[in-house]
Amino acid sequence: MSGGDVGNRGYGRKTFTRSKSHFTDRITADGRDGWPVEAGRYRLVVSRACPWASRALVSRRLLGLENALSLAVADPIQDDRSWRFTLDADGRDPVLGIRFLSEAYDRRETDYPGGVSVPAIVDVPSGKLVTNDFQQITLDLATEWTALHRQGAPDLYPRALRDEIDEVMEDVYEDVNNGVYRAGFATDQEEYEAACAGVFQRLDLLTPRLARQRYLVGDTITEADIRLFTTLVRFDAVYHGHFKCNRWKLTENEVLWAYARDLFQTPGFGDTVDFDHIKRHYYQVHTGINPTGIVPLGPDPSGWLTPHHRQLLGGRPFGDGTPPGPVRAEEEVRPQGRP
Ligand SMILES: N[C@@H](CCC(=O)N[C@@H](CS)C(=O)NCC(=O)O)C(=O)O
Repeated sequence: MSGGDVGNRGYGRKTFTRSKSHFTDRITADGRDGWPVEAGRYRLVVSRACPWASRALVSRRLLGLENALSLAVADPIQDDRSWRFTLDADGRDPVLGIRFLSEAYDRRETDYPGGVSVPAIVDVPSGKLVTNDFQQITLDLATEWTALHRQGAPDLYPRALRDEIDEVMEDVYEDVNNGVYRAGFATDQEEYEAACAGVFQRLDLLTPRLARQRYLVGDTITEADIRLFTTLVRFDAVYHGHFKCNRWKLTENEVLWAYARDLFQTPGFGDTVDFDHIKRHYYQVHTGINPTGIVPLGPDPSGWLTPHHRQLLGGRPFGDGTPPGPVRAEEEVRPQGRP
């Protein structure tokens, strides 16, 4: 692997700062930014390693958008030109015809000085990047793409619960989703300790809530659960060791471990997860914190498939809707990435 510290943008500074997404156009039902929702027009580019991109993978599955929004999966290991399509034949994305995601960024804006990040949505006809705004993409899939949702798709961002969902997500983002990164990329002791303590304080606060109720807000799966899940599913595999968030393991918190397993075993969640991509990306790409690039053998992921008994709390995973159907054959996670 070359370009060891790509993907570390912003990580070498004294205080870890996550840059704002630069391309924030929205794909909407009314097309007000010039990008109307349209079946077959756009391609979602992800890395299965990336928690921010994985939100979009889960949403797309739950909402049944696979036929409307096609999927490109990048190699989990970036090189010095960032995300690349080396998992595809000839190292080219078969739909966009490009070798690097940066080519879609360049088509949108020449000499763009920022990093190339996933998730990204690319306009297939023009080959231009539309958005890399990871905070907005899933909200728009839930609320703007409704005409293309499958029958029985859940409402992941119900209007009546938005204030509560937003409040929970803000805390989860600050302390947990991004907190693990602030701990992992801290360059002094104080900064690390504050971030790491914040991660566990927030998880400790969420624990009694999730002991009482099956999901974070209301009695169905919402956007808030998707965002917490994508961090929890990486917790023991990479955040506990590589990012030093090691006050306890997820498997040692009975409530959160059962909550995460429940979601993992819900169609649309676990079937998007590739532990092999996750581990290789974090341990091999962040050479600043793991200079040898050695990927640990553990932990044993088989526990993800054990019974969780969360049905006893009630809750209706999909509300009045239904679970999504099976994964498309070409999108199945390879056996080495599964528990
Ligand atoms: N778009 C955001 C968040 C998405 C994000 O950080 N994705 C990571 C992968 S987990 C990425 O693509 N990093 C490469 C980079 O930022 O250069 C950002 O620019 O920081």
